[in-house]
Amino acid sequence: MKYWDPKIETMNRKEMDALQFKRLKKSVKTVYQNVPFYRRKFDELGVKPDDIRSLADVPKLPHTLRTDFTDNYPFGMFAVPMDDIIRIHSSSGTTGKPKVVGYTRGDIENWGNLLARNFTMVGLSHKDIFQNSVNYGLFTGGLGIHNGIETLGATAIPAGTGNTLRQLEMMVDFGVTALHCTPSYALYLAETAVDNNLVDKLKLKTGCLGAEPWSENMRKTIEDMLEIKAYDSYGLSEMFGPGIAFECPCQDGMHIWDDHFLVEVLDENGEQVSEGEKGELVLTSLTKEGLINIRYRTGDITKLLEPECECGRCSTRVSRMIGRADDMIIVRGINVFPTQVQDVISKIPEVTNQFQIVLTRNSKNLDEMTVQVELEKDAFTDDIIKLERIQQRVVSDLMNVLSIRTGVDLLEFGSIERTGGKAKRVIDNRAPL
Ligand code: ADP
Ligand code: K
Ligand code: ZN
Repeated sequence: MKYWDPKIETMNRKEMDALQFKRLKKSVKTVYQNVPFYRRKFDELGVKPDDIRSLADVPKLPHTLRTDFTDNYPFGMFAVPMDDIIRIHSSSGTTGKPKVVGYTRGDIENWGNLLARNFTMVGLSHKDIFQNSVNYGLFTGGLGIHNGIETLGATAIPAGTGNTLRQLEMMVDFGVTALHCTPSYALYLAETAVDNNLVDKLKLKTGCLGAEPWSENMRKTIEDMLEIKAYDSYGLSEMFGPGIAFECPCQDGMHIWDDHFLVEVLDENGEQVSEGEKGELVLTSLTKEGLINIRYRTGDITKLLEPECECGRCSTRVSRMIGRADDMIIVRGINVFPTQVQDVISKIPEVTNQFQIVLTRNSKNLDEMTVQVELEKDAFTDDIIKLERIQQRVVSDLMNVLSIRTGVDLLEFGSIERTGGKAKRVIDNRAPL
């Protein structure tokens, strides 16, 4: 089977525009009625839902920002009563509180179908045995992809993360044919497989890799080492999670399905870029119920590509993600904002507000993050036990907020350079993937 949803995947532009407009109207009406945050934003701009008379009126609508989630924490962005929310996920916010997203039963179904459509696009079917080697928990990549695999009808293996030899053993013993994980973990799995002479024993043919930026070189390396095809999978929790943009067999840009999302790629002045140009990906959800996003600024920089694809599908297409418009960094697939670190250390009296994040890649090609902080002048002591206690507190407070283990270096007061301008908070020594 080539298509999961043939009618939608090959729909002509005129019909698709009409469908998009119908769904946009409904989403706009719903947020105006049900979400005080949106009503306020619309009112500030003097826009009413009825002012949206065609897709050309989209620029009249307000943007949604990542900080809006923090400001309306936890459930203030939801568009339905909690009775209708059947699942919660969360991802890093810009400061201490995470960004919380909620799903109705319809959302979970739509998300599953969206993923099944993408999986079918790269040639997977109910015959595949599909290992999901990402964190199962509040992150969307675990249960989200899992739901997609089950919707497709393939066999889901919820492997989670860690214990790489055991992961490979499962892949061999269960005859795993498809894998979802981050590209950096795929590389580590590949190296471990090669070192242990396991590549010939693997039945793996397809990798769906995402949650962090990667390059064409990285793809070649992973494909050659594992003897598979590897596809870029892009997503963000605000729009369901993984599966929002996905490569097809042409491996030349990602499809974003227009029946679910209204796509804009905007330049610095907020104007839509022309084909081939770079800009920030801005998404409006068209089918979501629990959490509806109007013109959400993803912060991800991409290129707008021509919609005609050799695979025969019609959809908006974008290039792989080229970078970020803000200072967000991605560590082992997990988003980290320097402001989160700032927030944590500002609550610890023994350290100053100065800090630096140092990123490196370890011998397993996995990201390591170290946060350098300074002792306050009056906290200085040569009592090692006291110093260790302070360090432990920084480690565990960071762990609570970032959900990743970081190294912490306690430095003497004044060690971190004070600059006149914007402080350099991140030193990224990782070789590009
Ligand atoms: P997820 O768990 O799916 O990564 P998050 O909401 O935690 O969802 O993170 C979303 C962010 O991760 C995106 O805004 C983007 O910056 C990054 N990201 C996700 N997939 C990719 C990808 N394939 N390429 C580059 N960046 C990606
Ligand atoms: K991510
Ligand atoms: Zn295609």
